[in-house]
Amino acid sequence: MDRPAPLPLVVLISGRGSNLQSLMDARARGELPVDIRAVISNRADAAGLERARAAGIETAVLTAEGHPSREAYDRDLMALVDRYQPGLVVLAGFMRILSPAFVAHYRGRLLNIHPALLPAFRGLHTHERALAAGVAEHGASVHFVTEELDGGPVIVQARVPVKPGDTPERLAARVLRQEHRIYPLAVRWFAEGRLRWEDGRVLLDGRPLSRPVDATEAA
Ligand code: NHR
Ligand code: GAR
Repeated sequence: MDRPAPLPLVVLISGRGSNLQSLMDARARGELPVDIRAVISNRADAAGLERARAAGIETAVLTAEGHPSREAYDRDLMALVDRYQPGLVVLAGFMRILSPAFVAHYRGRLLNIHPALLPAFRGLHTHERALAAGVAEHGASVHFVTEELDGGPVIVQARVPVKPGDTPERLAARVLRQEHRIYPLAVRWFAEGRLRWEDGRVLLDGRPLSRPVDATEAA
């Protein structure tokens, strides 16, 4: 049978790139109908760039240096991303806040993975903050990106227990394993045309999501 053309993807990173790796691995297993056109980093030393090169994927670096403002940087980033004509742009550990103009340009085709159970713990240092708050559960969320930082509609989450003696590092590692499950899942839904965000609603298989999909792994 004919398959639809793979969805062109651009992945934005700032660091290690383990979520990028999880997408490349799912692609290599034939589980993700995407064509990763480029991996773009705002940092020249991001380890994820090497992962992309090793997989034969085009890379680009755009540092903030020489840009007078966030808006100026984002204009250049938009021009760079658009060269690859992506149907979906994926933030995978991308550590720069994006301006409203950037977000508007990719509205409905811009995803982020955030290491917390949104709406809890938006922003940075989520694992430290979850431990300090004494929550029993933590986790990861995939969401459509809006102007509001980590405030866009959540698609899918996975929960993990907080365990006695947890450090931010141990908790982060437990959450990261779940990130590597749910990001390929959400990207797959989008690539298969099953997931959309329109008229302010997230639709999965044509039905509005009243709450995020809970993809928590059985204990
Ligand atoms: N941009 C918009 N408009 N909306 C979102 O939801 C975004 C976004 C850009 C990135 C990822 C996010 C996360 O999942 C993300 C979501 C960076 C910061 C941050 O404070 C916060 C959240 C996220 C990414 N960045 C600092 C800044 O001034 C820089 C921090 C640093 O370089 O270490 O850009 O958590
Ligand atoms: C991941 O835990 C991701 O959720 C988080 O950074 C890590 C990146 O790891 N993202 C943010 O905190 C965004 N502000 P990776 O580079 O190995 O994918």
